[in-house]
Amino acid sequence: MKSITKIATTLAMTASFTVGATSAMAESWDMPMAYSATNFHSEMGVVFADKVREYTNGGIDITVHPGGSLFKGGEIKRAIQTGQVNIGERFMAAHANEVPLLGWDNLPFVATTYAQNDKLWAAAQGPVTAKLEAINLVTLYTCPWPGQGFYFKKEVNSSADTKGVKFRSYNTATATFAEELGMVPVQVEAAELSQALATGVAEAFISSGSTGYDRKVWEHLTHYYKVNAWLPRNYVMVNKGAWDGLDAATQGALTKAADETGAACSAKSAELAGWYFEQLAANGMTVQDAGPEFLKELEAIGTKMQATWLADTGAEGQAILDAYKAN
Ligand code: PCA
Repeated sequence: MKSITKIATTLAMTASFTVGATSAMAESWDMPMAYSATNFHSEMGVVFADKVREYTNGGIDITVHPGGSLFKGGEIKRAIQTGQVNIGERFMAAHANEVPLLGWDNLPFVATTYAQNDKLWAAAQGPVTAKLEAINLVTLYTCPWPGQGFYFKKEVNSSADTKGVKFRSYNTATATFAEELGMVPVQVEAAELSQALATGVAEAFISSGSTGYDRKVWEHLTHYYKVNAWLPRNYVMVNKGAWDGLDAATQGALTKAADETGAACSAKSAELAGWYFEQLAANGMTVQDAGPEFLKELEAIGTKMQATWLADTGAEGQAILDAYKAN
């Protein structure tokens, strides 16, 4: 029954979309986002919606639903693909198991600054967005998280300290990282992270200072290691059928809003990166660089993970890395 209702909803949405597009009536679009309303990605989603309203002269009215309230993080990509919603935001590296190229921003120690991450995206954007189009998703803008580091509830100096630790991962790459360190991974969305830590389902994780701050993880954990292993991105995407049904002027208005918001979001991420560390420390956490022994182990795991990604993506992955290094 549930799936029939969903199909009916999808058909109704498609129908209303087609009518709206041809008669230039205002469209109402719901935009699911996975992270908390006060997170900069979600705030920028609201900025984007405002710009779209302005640049389409009210033609497209986007309502942002943050915090996984409309669809949970893990469901958002599919909801857009199948037209249950026309637009949404998702952490795409979570889907690298399905489309390995999407793991371009999860390669440890390849691009560890915003400038390098931009350069890597410039190399990856063409092939990655083409892959997404092939699965019905048109990418509007992407926005990086700050660098990824490790949260623990004890001091960690090497893998000798991480054996058996229950580790919250956000995709297969982070699960692999955990396993290489002798930890036990469990995949949990950020929206459920506080609960996972409170109940002991997880006792460590990898993420930015941003997610640690949003989820007040100092209530459960004590140490943050600023490894800065990679800067993964969230993507705002539109259902391809919905996109193709828009006239050129509307597509142009959305693209302009997306370009401006993507740039502003990236700048905001860079601006907040250090501030998040200050907040973790102000709330009692020990925020520090990883020690030399731990770092050496992480780098060795990173080299292995890069080799796996290259094996999974073949010439396409290699071309991205070559283009990145050539620039
Ligand atoms: N926060 C998100 C993804 C990357 C990040 O910094 C999370 O932990 O789910």
